[in-house]
Amino acid sequence: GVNERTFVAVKPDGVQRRLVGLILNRFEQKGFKLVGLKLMQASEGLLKDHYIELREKPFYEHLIRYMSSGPVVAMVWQGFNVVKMARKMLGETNPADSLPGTIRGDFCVDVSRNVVHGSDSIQSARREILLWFRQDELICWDESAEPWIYE
Ligand code: YYY
Ligand code: MG
Repeated sequence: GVNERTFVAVKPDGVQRRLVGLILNRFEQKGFKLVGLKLMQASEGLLKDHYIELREKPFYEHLIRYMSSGPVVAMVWQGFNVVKMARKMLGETNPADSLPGTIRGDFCVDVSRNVVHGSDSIQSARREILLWFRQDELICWDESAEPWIYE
């Protein structure tokens, strides 16, 4: 439903490469509603928790180091089918498999510098939002454009 939310983060490479505005813009233009946004230096503990499902992977330690190498921009987007749509907008995990028109397809080439994160299911979105945001950091606001985005 329209109350569906997902967690998206611009990774340290995306921040360093000045892609934050561009990525925000894609989700805004699509018609999703921004309900949470912050620049933060993520702790190793937070990142290990965030990527807990990948803890056995050979690239796990490397991934945690990359993700803690600089600030990230954490955001929560709300809208119809937003979890699935955000993943489509990101492209595939490996930029080499991502179509032009997707964020990873347009802005990166290396899987371990893939610019952006997006939750992969409604369940992980819920878990990740709880992990990254306090309740009072998420703003419920009425958007004036809503009747022009939804019938
Ligand atoms: O959800 P998504 O980010 O598309 O991919 P995951 O399978 O959850 O992996 C998380 C993260 O790990 C990925 O965005 C880059 C990195 N990674 C990697 O460095 N090397 C791989 N072979 C696979 C993933
Ligand atoms: Mg993932």
